[in-house]
Amino acid sequence: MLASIPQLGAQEFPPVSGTRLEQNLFALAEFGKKANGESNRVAFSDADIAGRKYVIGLMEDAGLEVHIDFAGNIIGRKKGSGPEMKPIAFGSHIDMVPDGGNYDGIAGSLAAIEVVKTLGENNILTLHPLEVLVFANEEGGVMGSRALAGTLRPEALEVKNSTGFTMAEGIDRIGGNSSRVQEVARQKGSLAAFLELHIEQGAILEQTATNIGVVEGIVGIEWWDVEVTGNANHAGTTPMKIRQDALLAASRFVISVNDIALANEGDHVATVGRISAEPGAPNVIPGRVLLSLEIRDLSTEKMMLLFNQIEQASKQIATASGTSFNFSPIDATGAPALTDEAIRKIITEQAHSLGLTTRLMQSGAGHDAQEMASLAPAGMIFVPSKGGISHSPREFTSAADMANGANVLLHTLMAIDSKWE
Ligand code: HGY
Ligand code: MN
Ligand code: MN
Repeated sequence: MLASIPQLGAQEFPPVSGTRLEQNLFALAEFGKKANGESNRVAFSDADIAGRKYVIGLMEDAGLEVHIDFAGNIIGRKKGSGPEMKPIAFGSHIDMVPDGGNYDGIAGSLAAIEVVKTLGENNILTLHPLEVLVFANEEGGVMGSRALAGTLRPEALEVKNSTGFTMAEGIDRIGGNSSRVQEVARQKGSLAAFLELHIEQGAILEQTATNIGVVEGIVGIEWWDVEVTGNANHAGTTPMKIRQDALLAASRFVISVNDIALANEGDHVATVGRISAEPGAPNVIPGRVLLSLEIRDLSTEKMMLLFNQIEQASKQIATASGTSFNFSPIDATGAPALTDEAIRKIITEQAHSLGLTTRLMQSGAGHDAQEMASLAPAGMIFVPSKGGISHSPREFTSAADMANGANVLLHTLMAIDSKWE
């Protein structure tokens, strides 16, 4: 506790500019904008590289000293006025899923910069050093934060995203150094705290007319590549009864994934989000199908239980259809994590002091905060998503809601700064 240092009261900090925050978001949306007005800025793409440059400019303008670490994370630092102290880190990501929205990760990254800009404009110095983190390739499996947490294994660097680049190639494209990624791992306890503002990506806040979500836990995510092998053959001359149709088996598999998820109690989810059939001609029975399997839950054991049931079901489908299934785990996802109870309390108190309503909630989406939670006490602030829509160009959060979240971020940061070593 640093009780001897005089602090301003919660309401005395100047508010962030919601207008500037939204303008910056719209300006960033120009990078990767397509003819139809929607943006596509997948990590490692040219648009990602250009958008990152724009964000680096915003960070420098806010008074941050910026560098890119070996994993490609953008790191902006500002010195603290206190004695030797650990940095308070906060931030999010600016990469998108293919044809994603302009708010997922972006609202939180720009809110973090807006907070630093607001503090600077009002000559408010923090005791702790500040570290704004714009994580690289969040959507490809929280890559940048895994590197910081020391959980990004060499195998993961071979995983490709939709740009066709592997993580190793992508890291080198965005200014990192793939051969030295392991060096960015931070020591546990080396940060005072980590905070992330993010859009909810669901509809609970909107439906309950709540301003701020205080995140309790973030789901873990497991991914597999699934290969179904049958027998490619002539679609006109091969009788129905003797076919070994890999796409038909894969279709049964997709249905069984859904059935198994529904048959088990709990909030877990399981999805097949990608499928391709080979050779891919109207007159050839598909001989090979590649598909993705994703399972999410707050418990690793539950995810494995579901996977075992799904694998069991695939064996029955394979026997009945004369096909075979092969599952390859993809090392590109985050583990489940809880946020820090003390930070949850601070976020709640600060939101209430600003006249905002709050609600404790789980996150069904993955976030860099889940990896950062292994290094430091972590907290997440959710702001409402219109219609609960996310991972879609129709994603939207109002400037007022983003400003509310950014003000809570600013006040939470200042409360931690004044109270924590
Ligand atoms: O996929 C996710 O949950 C996240 O948005 N990265
Ligand atoms: Mn996302
Ligand atoms: Mn996100």
